[in-house]
Amino acid sequence: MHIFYNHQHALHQGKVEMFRGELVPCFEVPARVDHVLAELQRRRFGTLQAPQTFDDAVLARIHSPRYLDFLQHAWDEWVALDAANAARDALPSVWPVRTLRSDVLPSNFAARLGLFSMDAGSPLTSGTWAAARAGADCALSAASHVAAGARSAFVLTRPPGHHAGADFFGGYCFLNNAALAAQQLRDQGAARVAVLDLDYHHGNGTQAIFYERADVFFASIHGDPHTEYPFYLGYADERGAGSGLGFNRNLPLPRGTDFAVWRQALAAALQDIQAFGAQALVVSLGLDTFAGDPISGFKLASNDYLRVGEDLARAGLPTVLVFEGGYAVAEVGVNAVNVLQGFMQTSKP
Ligand code: SP5
Ligand code: ZN
Repeated sequence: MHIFYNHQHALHQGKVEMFRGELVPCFEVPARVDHVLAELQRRRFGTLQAPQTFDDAVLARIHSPRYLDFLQHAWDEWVALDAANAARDALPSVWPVRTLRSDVLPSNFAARLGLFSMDAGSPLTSGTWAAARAGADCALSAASHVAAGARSAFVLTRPPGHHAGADFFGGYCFLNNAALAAQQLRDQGAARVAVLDLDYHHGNGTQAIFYERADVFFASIHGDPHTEYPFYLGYADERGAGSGLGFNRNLPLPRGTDFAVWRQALAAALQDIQAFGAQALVVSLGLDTFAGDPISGFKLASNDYLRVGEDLARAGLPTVLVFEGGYAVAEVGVNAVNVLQGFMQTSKP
């Protein structure tokens, strides 16, 4: 399996996120990807592949031009406010909720930071754009590789992507790598593409991006948003809208769900993807379903991830796996590579 590794991931290194009125150390840290890379090397699994570089116009297939422009220049604007800002992350503190306007683009930086975000848990840092941009190249490269006939590819990158919408960041995500991969598969000839989101948190960004489209099916298994982030999307009654009606499937599960129950939801999601007639699959591979995850509530064990990989491979589709969440740092490498190993062992003849 080709591994599209983002060599620049550590340029994004947030210091703190807002939690219960305090700034606490970030959960989404560079060591997460370092552990996956180390485990790949330890097992001699896969082949590291340098990404191609894609034009910004390819990003604009998913993200709005004004959001891309904002993200690209945000750090310089933050430091221009106050030279001392160079030593701190930018976190939003005001948002255009209901009754406030989001059509006007304020010149005030804090106002634009809020306009283009959904939470105060996703610090924007000096290297955020460079890291996210390089990650998008990895996702697009992996999709091109699979579109050209490869059975599978893995995108090893951070920051993650699935909470990022067409024009906002949040949930530690800035550019939606899975959505970019799905669109690239479409643009390179797959008529119907499915995105299967296995992260503990609902992939609100990916869902929203494809919600009114019939050519990209979105399915997600995640913690019930009544109690779990991102709270405001991911309910079972969200089935798509307009021509996308019927092409969205949410499978929320309660905190404490174990692998047996989770695996039944995986079977249901894969059945929908088969019925849809997907020609390619993008998996948002979050490993925060692990029992030891510090911010999540499912009960998967490390060995269960081998079974996850096997189940994914049995769908028989050209597959791009994209690294998303997973915050049990010491175990995330074993868990991620277990999925890949299960996938490879089952997809071989
Ligand atoms: C990609 C991804 O997995 N994003 C998750 C974003 C979750 N953000 C909210 C985190 C809330 C942290 N709660 C801390 C609990 C400490 N006991
Ligand atoms: Zn997550």
